[in-house]
Amino acid sequence: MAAATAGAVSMLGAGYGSDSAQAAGQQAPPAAAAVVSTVSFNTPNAPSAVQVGIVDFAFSPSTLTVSQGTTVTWTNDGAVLHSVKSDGRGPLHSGPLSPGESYSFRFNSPGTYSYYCCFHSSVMLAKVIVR
Ligand SMILES: [Cu+2]
Repeated sequence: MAAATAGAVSMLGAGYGSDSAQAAGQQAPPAAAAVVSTVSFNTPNAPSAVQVGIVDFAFSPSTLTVSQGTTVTWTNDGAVLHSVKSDGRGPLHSGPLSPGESYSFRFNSPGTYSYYCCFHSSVMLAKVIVR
């Protein structure tokens, strides 16, 4: 990338002709252009916040794949109490969520995070896959 940027700068300088070549070489804009292009290339990163719905007796989606660093928010869209609880010693532990309540967790480490609803553990099973 640095080589391509330098090439573009010398072409720009040549375009101004021999009289102004020295002045063009002293200008700062090539550096600013490099910064802009860096930001542009980094923009398409994965979203940093994702929603999971809790309906009566299911998580939606039941399997969610996100990038490391994503915050996932579960919202109880159902009519009864639900919860978000990791299997084993996993980090998810919402406590009881009344209808309309939410719980958020930021996934900083890659892995598969299986979880369930404490109140309906036989049917409400889901997982988040963090890459
Ligand atoms: Cu439930």
